[in-house]
Amino acid sequence: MSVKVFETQEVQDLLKAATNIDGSNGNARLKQLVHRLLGDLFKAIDDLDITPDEIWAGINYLNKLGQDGEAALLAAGLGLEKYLDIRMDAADKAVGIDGGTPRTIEGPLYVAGAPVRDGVSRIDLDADTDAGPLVIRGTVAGPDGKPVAGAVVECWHANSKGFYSHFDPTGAQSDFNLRGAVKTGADGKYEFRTLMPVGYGCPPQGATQQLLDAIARHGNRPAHVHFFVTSDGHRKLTTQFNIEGDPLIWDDFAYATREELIPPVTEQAGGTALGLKADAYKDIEFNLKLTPLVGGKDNQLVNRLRASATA
Ligand code: MBD
Ligand code: FE
Repeated sequence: MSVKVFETQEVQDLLKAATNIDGSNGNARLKQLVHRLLGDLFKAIDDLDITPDEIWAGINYLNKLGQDGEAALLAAGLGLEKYLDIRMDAADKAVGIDGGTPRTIEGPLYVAGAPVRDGVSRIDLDADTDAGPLVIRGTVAGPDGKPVAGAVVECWHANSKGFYSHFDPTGAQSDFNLRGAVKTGADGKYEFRTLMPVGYGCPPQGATQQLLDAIARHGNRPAHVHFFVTSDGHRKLTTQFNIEGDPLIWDDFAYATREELIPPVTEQAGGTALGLKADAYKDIEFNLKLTPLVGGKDNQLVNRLRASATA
């Protein structure tokens, strides 16, 4: 059966009625978006001869996705979040902004509200016998390369099981374990004393993994650390680095890896004096360069629903 009904008056009228596109009330932008996206879906049903069974499987999938709370996880896994980065990179290029630390996706696991410390923060609140000590440090610089004082560097990462506090299915971690915020002084420096993370894997029974299984993709990320950097007079930076040597570095299910975001990991001694759990520790220098405001404002600030807690 390959009927074509999309272009008929009946269907075009249905689309208009269903979205109230010609009505004078309601959110005009939302009407525009729903009309376009619903129309694209209708057209795809025609073009690909999508069956009722397939449509209902898709509807049921969306219900499971919502029940699992995984819509933002699926957005990362399907490259939608990466696509938004590609567009923001292109928009920056168009207005001549370059030279800052490259952005990469935020992901769905940030929690607002970590205590802000001056210069350095110890963020491994819970013991983790399988993780060795790690120091992450660097300098926040402005577009001119000079250190930025008063910037807030936030970081968050997984434990040795690949789980993030607040979202840990085992319930093992306390609030804000492996999450921190540091305010820079005049030297622009920040430092986190923490533990080495391991890569994340999607919940095996969740809707995201279910779809990935069906299209023969994995749902894993290489070990990584997320950052937000905020500073008056600069645009907010959302980025991550990957842990060098992770076998999945170029096979990230969320497509966040970038050449410039794989800093070297060095072996250091002297951890005991820093209060680390062992004298031998790993050290990663990750310098952060901010970009200027555009027309006096942050033109790429992203609003999205984020978890928050009080420390
Ligand atoms: C993560 O830790 C992550 O960073 C992303 C993008 C998706 C799922 C888990
Ligand atoms: Fe992550």
